[in-house]
Amino acid sequence: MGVAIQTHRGDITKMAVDAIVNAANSSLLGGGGVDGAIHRAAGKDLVHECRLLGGCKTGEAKVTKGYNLPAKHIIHTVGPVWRGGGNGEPEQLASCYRASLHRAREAGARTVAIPAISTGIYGFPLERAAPIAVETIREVVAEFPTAFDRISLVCFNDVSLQAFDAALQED
Ligand code: AR6
Repeated sequence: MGVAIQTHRGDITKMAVDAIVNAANSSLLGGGGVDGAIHRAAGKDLVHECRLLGGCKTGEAKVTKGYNLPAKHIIHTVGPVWRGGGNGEPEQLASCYRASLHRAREAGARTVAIPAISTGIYGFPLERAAPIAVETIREVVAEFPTAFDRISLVCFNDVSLQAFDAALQED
């Protein structure tokens, strides 16, 4: 029993899970990084559904179908742009993980894959982002202990993997 919280090194667009999380921007209409990869792999129908959502605020999350992805749902969240850390960025990042898991739970997703939100183009330092991610995921799991089977933190490179593995080893 219990929820497995684990790291996974790889490409989130390949993951056959109930829901993947996208590190989007407030337009929800696509971009670079993991967002670009998800839109390319899901296909053009994704942007049509995204247009109907009217964008998304930083720290919030909205759900679409997965289209051509192996994942059933995509949870689009908007991480904070790093501006030195004193402008609410840690709280906003925590809010992304929390809101994404709440939307996933509402969609009935029991297996969820999440990338290292904000740590690419948005510049959030990895060693600060990883503990926030892990702590927030643990809080949601404690709040909803039967909602999920597995939550995977998907790392695209070794540096991210090391940071998230280190964070998972903390109590
Ligand atoms: N699978 C898993 N992780 C990935 C993949 C992938 N296919 N591709 C990149 N990453 P970023 P952000 C990792 O820049 O910092 C977009 O233009 C990447 O190595 O994708 O939240 C949006 O539209 C990094 O660790 O997202 C926004 O404008 C992590 O995903 C902006 O970028 C996040 O990097 C969002 O920036």
